[in-house]
Amino acid sequence: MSDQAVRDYQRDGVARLRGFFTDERVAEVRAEIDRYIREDLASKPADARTVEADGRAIRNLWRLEQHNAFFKMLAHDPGITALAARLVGGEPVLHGVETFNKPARVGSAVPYHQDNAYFCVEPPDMFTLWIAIDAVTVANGPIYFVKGSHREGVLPTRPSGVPGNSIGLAEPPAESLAGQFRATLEPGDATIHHCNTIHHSGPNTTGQPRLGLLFVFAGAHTCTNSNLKTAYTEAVTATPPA
Ligand SMILES: O=C(O)CCC(=O)C(=O)O
Repeated sequence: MSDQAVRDYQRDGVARLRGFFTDERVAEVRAEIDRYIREDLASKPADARTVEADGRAIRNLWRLEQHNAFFKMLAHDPGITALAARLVGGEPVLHGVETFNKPARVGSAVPYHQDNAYFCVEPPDMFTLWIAIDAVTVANGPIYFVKGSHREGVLPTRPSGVPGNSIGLAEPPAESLAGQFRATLEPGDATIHHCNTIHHSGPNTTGQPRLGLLFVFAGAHTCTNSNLKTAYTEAVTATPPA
């Protein structure tokens, strides 16, 4: 990762990394996700996935580091751990490997939120590496990030009622969509975002799926904030992921 990307991340709470995965790696990841869904997912606990409103299409795969040896290994790829070590201000610890599939036509929106309302850590030394497996276009539900919002702390939340994204911001941010960082990406490109950076994405009404693979890391020195955890537990109990 370039020093410029680290500076962008520190200033904006988000940065884009072009060509993070090779075409070969993208193809390998896609094949393994397809195989896992087809052959393994039915035998995993219900909270290993969230489905879309049609009851069939996969919205998210969760805890792949627990359920899948390929993704557990991939999280320890030196290119990924070296990046994590630069961003968490200490020893990086893997928190999770997951997907946001945003399938064609039925892919649902992700409400405005800060990841730390889910992760509940202090200090907020935690981030997500989001790798595009499909192209992310203006039309198929790109993520929009509010630049600089990672410096605002965790803002008031409310339960969202959205399976897979149970807690959102109490109020949408003042920043217009046009002023936000729109993460359009080619397959293999990635973004990194801080756990306090406000972001959201719209539905996918196109015929092109928008699959992203996510790795989440925290600094080993982070602790749980019990107030945040209480709010999150209430929200996820009201709207479980599955
Ligand atoms: O992929 C998306 O649309 C949203 C992802 C997200 O909320 C996250 O990475 O924290």
